[in-house]
Amino acid sequence: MKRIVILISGRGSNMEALVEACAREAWSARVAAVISNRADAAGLAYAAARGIATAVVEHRAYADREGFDAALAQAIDAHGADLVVLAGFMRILTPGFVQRYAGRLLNIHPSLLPAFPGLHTHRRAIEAGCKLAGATVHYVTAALDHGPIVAQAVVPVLSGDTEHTLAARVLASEHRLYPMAVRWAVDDALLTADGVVRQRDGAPQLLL
Ligand code: NHR
Ligand code: GAR
Repeated sequence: MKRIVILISGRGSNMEALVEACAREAWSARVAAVISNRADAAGLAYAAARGIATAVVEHRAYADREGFDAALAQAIDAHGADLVVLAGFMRILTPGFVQRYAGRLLNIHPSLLPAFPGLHTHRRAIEAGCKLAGATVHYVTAALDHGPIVAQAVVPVLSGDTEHTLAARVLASEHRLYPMAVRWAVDDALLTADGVVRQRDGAPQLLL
C-alpha cells in the first residue's frame, strides 16, 4: 500500500479528484496527508472531512526557500510518503527538495508543455492565438515545468474564450488526466529513459 502526500495551495479540486479516484478504483495506495503552504486553502477542509491528515507549512514563516523546503520535507516524511503529488501548489521548490524526491514527485501544469511554463498560462495561450490548450502531468525537476512529461490532455480554445472559460475547460480535463497518471505511478507502470516517459503497457498517455 503506497502512501501519497498531496501538496496544495488553494481550492484543491485536483486533490479531490485524486482522493475520489483512489477510493473508487481501489488503488493500492492511500492519500496519507494533504499539506498546504497556506492556512486558508479551501482544500484542507475537504481533506479533513474525508478523514485525511492535514498540515500547514506556511512559506511566510521562513526566511528563505531552503528553510521552507526543509520544513515541508519534514512534514512530508512524517507521513512516510512514497509519492508526492503537487496539485495547484504554488511555491517553486529548491533543487535540494526536488533531488530528495526525485522520480516520485509529480505536478500537473495547466498548459501543453513545453509551451507556457510558469504562470498565467491560459491568458498567454489566448494572447498567442492558440487553437489548442490543455494540461501536462510531469515529473518535477529543478528546471521549472521542464521535467519529463507523463501525460497530456488537450482541449480546444474556442472563439470568445476568456482566461476564465478556458481555465474551466482545462481544469475539467485535469480532473480526468491526473488520476490516470498518478495511478500509473502508484502501479510502478512508468518508465523513464533519456527524459522520455513511457507507460509500461503502451497505454496512450493522452486524453483528447
Ligand atoms: N518546483 C520546481 N523546482 N520545478 C517545478 O517544475 C515546479 C516547482 C514548483 C511548483 C508547479 C508550477 C506550475 O504547475 C511547480 C513546478 C509556482 C510557480 C511560481 O512562480 C511557477 C510554477 C509552478 C508553481 N510561484 C511563485 C514563487 O515565487 C509564487 C506565485 C504565487 O504564490 O502565486 O514560488 O505552474
Ligand atoms: C489547476 O489548474 C492547476 O493545474 C494549476 O492551478 C489549478 C489548481 O486548481 N496549477 C498551477 O497553476 C501551478 N502553478 P485546484 O487547486 O482546484 O486543483
